[in-house]
Amino acid sequence: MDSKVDTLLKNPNKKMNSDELALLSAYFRKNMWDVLHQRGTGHWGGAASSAEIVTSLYFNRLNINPNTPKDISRDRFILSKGHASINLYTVLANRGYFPIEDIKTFRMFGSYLQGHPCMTKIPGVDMSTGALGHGLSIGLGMALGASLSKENYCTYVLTGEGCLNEGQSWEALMMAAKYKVKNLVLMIDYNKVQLDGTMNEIMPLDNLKDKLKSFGWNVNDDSFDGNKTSDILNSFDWLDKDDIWPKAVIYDTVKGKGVSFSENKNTWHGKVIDDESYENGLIELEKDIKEKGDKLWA
Ligand SMILES: Cc1ncc(C[n+]2csc(CCOP(=O)(O)OP(=O)(O)O)c2C)c(N)n1
Repeated sequence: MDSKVDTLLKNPNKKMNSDELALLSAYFRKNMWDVLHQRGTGHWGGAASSAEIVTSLYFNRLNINPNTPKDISRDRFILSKGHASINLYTVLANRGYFPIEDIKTFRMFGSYLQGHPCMTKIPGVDMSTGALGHGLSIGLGMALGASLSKENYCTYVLTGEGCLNEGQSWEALMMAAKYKVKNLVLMIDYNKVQLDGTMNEIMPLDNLKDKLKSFGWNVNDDSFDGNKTSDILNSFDWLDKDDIWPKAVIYDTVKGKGVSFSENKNTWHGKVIDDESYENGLIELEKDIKEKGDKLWA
């Protein structure tokens, strides 16, 4: 392991700053690339686009303790775009929920780390996902449960555009607004590329911010780059600014971020990483880790 990353991960409970989160995200992204190549399966594009968001949640924001993953008062996180499981597994393992070596078994027959996250088998996974569009409804239920049981935990739901193509998401959006549900945050990994084509080819979500606002949600007016940890921390400050609920954050991201030839390409949504692509991508990912490390320890 890179010694700088090693130093950071010796104290995973520390609330990491922007440069530390940037280095960790770069390191995790490279680990995802390694595993998906070794296993010859998995979803690179959407995992790479959300690397900074998930890392920043687990290493800066969520009120969680990997030693007590079922604690009733913990914050909840739902990866509604469950196909990006390798991102969640990499972050959870490095946060201390389960052994890092287990990630090598990703999608092997019998492994608990299957292609889509399973809440009954994986410590730290709050909800099983994979069928697009369920996450927000479930998060809404969790958030309502918090107020009924007088708990203060916050529920975060991460979707892509695919989840928002499902009618169920819009039912949950209506209901959450109707009851002004507190402590419910919808985070949108808005990379505008899907599986078979671009978002505009599959199902345009034009004026997404206005759509969400018209449904009664408190939505960020400033734009946030979801691949920039300083912007993600700014978005967390925005979440803390007022008490108007429910809240949605739209993050502009790049599908396949970090490997230039995979960026913004739907063909890299779930493509097997061949050996030549792997070697070429590795050069870029390792360069990024070095640059982020140098910046942190400059
Ligand atoms: C209900 C349902 N329909 C179809 C799929 C197959 N599927 C998996 S990912 C995906 C595209 C998702 O696009 P997006 O949300 O933009 O993914 P991201 O770029 O964030 O990874 C599709 C159609 C599914 N998992 N669930």
